[in-house]
Amino acid sequence: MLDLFDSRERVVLADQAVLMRGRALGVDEALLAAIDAIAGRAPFRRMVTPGGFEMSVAMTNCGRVGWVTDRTGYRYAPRDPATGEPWPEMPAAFAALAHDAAAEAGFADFVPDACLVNCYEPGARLSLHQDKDEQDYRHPVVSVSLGLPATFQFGGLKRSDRPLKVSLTHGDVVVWGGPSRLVFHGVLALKDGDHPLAGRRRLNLTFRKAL
Ligand code: MD6
Ligand code: FE
Repeated sequence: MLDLFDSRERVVLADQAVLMRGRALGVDEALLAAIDAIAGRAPFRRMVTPGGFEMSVAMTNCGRVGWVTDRTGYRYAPRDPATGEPWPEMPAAFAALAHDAAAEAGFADFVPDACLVNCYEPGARLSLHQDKDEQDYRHPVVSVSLGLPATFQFGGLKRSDRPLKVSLTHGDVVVWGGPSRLVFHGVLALKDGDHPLAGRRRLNLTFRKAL
């Protein structure tokens, strides 16, 4: 069978960390429509870090659990603290994309239970961090970028390791795990622009198996 994705660019960022350019392009409009539906029930909000700072990135979630932060810490929670309701279900198309991209990157049987939805407006940024609130680091993380481009920083296992910079654009998917699972990474301040499908925003989905 002809596999269009075989011809797309793959950028190896590190051992078992790969950027699949344009991997989500066939479903981009469906993903954006599903994000709108999720945000209609679980609105984007800027959460507060344990240190008391309001994040510049607005977030919501879908799936069995969602990533949240407040003055008491970071955690996965089964309900949206803003509404008291369970997070919206993860759309089947989200889970399928994450599963298939993970498999293509060498991670068989990835079944995410959490999808964090990040919304960046011009100026929003995410400082260098590790994703370490999940129970089992053997599972990879799958990230899908939509809307305006952003500069992603991809560092090493120490905060002081100088990060690579890579532009993530509409439709790009990053899968990482294994020895790269705990690398420090972040997103530089979003430059203003106007994306034909997403407007003045960058949307990012990160899929994890948290439980
Ligand atoms: C973002 N992404 O791209 C934030 N984490 O908006 C992340 O923090 C991230 O893209 C783990 C793996 C992939 C990611
Ligand atoms: Fe992260």
